Amino acid sequence: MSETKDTTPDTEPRAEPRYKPYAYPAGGWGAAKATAKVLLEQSVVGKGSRALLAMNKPGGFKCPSCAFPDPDREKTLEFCENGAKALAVEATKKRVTRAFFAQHTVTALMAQSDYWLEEQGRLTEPMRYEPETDRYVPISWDDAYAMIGAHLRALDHPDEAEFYTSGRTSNEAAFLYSIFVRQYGTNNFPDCSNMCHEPTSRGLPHAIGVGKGTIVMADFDHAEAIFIFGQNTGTNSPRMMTNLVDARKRGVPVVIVNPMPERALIRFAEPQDPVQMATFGSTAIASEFVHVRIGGDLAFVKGMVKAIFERAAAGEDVLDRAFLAEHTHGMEAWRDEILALDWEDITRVSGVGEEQIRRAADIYVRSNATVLCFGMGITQHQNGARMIQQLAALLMLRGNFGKPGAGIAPIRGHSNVQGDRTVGIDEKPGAAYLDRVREVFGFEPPRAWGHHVVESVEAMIAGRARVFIGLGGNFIHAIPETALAYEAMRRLNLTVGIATKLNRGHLVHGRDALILPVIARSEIDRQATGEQFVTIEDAMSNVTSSRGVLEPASPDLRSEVEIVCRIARATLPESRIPWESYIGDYGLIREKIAEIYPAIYADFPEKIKNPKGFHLDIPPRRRVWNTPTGKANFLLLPGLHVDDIVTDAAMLRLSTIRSHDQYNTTIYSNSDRYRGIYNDRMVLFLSKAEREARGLPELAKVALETISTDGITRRVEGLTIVDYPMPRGSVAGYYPELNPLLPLTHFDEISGTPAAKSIPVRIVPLTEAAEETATKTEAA
Ligand SMILES: Nc1nc2c(c(=O)[nH]1)N[C@H]1C(S)=C(S)[C@@H](COP(=O)(O)OP(=O)(O)OC[C@H]3O[C@@H](n4cnc5c(=O)[nH]c(N)nc54)[C@H](O)[C@@H]3O)O[C@H]1N2
Ligand SMILES: Nc1nc2c(c(=O)[nH]1)N[C@H]1C(S)=C(S)[C@@H](COP(=O)(O)OP(=O)(O)OC[C@H]3O[C@@H](n4cnc5c(=O)[nH]c(N)nc54)[C@H](O)[C@@H]3O)O[C@H]1N2
Ligand SMILES: [Mo]
Repeated sequence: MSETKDTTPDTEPRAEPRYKPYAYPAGGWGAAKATAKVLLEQSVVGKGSRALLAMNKPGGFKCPSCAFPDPDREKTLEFCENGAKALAVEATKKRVTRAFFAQHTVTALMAQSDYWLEEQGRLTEPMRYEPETDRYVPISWDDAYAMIGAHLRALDHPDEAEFYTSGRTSNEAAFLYSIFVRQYGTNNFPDCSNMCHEPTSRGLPHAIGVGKGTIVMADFDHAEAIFIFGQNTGTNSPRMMTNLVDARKRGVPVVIVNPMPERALIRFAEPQDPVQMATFGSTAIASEFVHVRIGGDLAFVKGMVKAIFERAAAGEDVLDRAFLAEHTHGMEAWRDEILALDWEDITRVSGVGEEQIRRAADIYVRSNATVLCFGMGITQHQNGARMIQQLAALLMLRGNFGKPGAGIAPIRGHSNVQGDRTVGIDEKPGAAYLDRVREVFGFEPPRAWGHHVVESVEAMIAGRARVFIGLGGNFIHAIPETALAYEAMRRLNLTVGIATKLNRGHLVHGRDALILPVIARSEIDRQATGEQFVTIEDAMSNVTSSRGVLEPASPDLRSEVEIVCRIARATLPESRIPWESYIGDYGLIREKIAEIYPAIYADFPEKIKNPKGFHLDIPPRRRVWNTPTGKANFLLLPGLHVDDIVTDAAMLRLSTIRSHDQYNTTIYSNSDRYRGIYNDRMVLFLSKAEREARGLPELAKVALETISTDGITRRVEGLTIVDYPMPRGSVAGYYPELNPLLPLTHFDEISGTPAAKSIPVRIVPLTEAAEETATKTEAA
């Protein structure tokens, strides 16, 4: 390692932590102020504001933040505080140059926080890790591609490489990536959706025949009731707040099911409503706030269902009997299991009183069209996929599929996470699709299923994986089992990060390592036939185009499409696929997408000319069910679950969540204003009662430890307990800081999604933790 002095400045603000409940409605002037602040901090007020005008507008680009669709409403501005943040940090004036890398060893960079790494700005040219100096040094694009090609060709088997995708990647790049990797010879496609809405994609098809949401934006306007389970709308899909405000103004009840009383879901002021802004007005969102225990949703839903069937048995007309008879299968067994449950167990496990459960059921049965939204609070559990089947079943009771104002709405995360899956990022491809790939591209794709995220981490830990390529994202800080994964990553032959910003994944690297910087969503992508646009599919299956408007952050950036094509050529010199021609004209890629997916993407190049895009067919909207029974299925999930695994009287269930000021592993600031947290991310949200039951003082400093039987100690120290209205047995804290607590084996059986919202933990007072560490050190 080099002896040169490291001059890494520690620029992280050292402001004192503060904990103070937020007294205002969410949104409003607080959001307006925060938007202005972030544009200022990134020195992009003029440039950023210009770009904001083009965001989510026909002819402009799609917000890089979330997957919520563009509405039909004609507003001059169509962005939110967090969309503005995502854009500002992308459009930032700050740059990570070769001089930066010359100044800092990787070891020194490892000592910096994720927040600091992100703050350094946009990557500017391809870099290669140089072990002699422990630094990243410049490399030409051609040499970088050649290096990847050489590594991939040298493997004993293509299954020794893992090809990760994060959901910001466009349809065009993801599609080519899926074809390249299959021609190379593997289906190893770990994807960010494996940690996100995979339970939706894998669970829902058994129930309704499609793994996607069934509503479109207009359904919000016709809904007579809206339920939101486990989704923090005001932070993670803020543009949906407009739909909720509108619904509330029409008198539509909104039921929020969440262990945290998220500020925006209680009261919200629309920052783009001039009247509310001028009058400091706001709208109450939750007409019913259901303070469910972490993991108590199943019990709560079963309580609602029990109440509904009890009313039906008493002769009330609460079911859509025609729909049930014509379109569904399996209701009787499902009903009987639920009717046999005890109210006492239901209320104990859910943490919700019988009276409130009956009230929620009443709201549901009075509504002739119900939209049910859900987020990570539902998916990231050990029974995530099967829980979503229960939510679908609840909707089936009143025929809430295939009519205006009704349906199921998984609120997806990354702006193109749904699209990437549609166009081939799938570790378990079906035979029909593979046959089609063979016909269209003329090679024999591998048939054996590949790795999802958890399997890819297992393969790395076991030494079966040797190369990791990340098309976007920050794999190492998104996954479970951080400590073991760090070691495994460092044993790989090669790691490649295709990225806009420096992140931890570039520092926890293989023996060889590359950072390849890309043109971002908001930037102009110039190729041989002129400026290109890409396409994305939002969470409601609308496909729209996205065309950047800003100059790229550096002349040495390349588009994701180009990088994929050049890696493909360097790896497969004999490939007869015309990779080079795709780089020049993305329209040719869309032609191929249309050929591979004729049922949904026929005439893609033509249809995408419509500035508002087009909608991909969702059969349940037509009451067509592509399931083995040809019907919508009621699927059994016996029992109530949350208390199933109590091995420790002191056990709490930990939910790892996002703050208002982060984008997944990207930390914008250490504050979370709606939850009243300032300048600290190492906090635990816990009720006063649970704290006192453990004899801990206010703001106690503690460590958290995972309860497990595999002999691995997983502990995070230096956490401060903040008194917060949390239900019994429930604790929350921030992702990714708490990921070291998440065991690799703790996931949803059906989808493989890590159960990041229900980690069994116990609190260890800091003194005890310190003593144990001391004993261990002595012993060593
Ligand atoms: N600004 C911003 N926007 C984002 C993101 C971001 O990080 N920042 N991330 C994007 C991505 S990839 C995704 S997937 C989405 C994530 O958006 P969300 O789905 O909102 O994800 P989380 O913030 O992890 O937390 C979800 C909510 O679930 C609740 N919850 C926790 N446990 C339970 C439970 O057992 N039951 C119920 N009912 N609720 C529970 C939490 O209190 C929290 O309100 O947002 C996307 N949009
Ligand atoms: N404990 C816990 N773990 C979780 C979760 C949780 O709730 N709790 N949530 C899970 C979820 S829902 C998700 S989706 C994953 C997220 O996992 P990832 O998608 O892997 O993580 P991100 O933080 O979104 O990735 C950020 C990086 O993407 C790169 N990037 C940004 N824009 C672009 C672009 O346009 N192109 C390219 N090529 N790169 C770009 C930047 O370099 C940035 O550093 O994390 C999962 N992990
Ligand atoms: Mo996500």
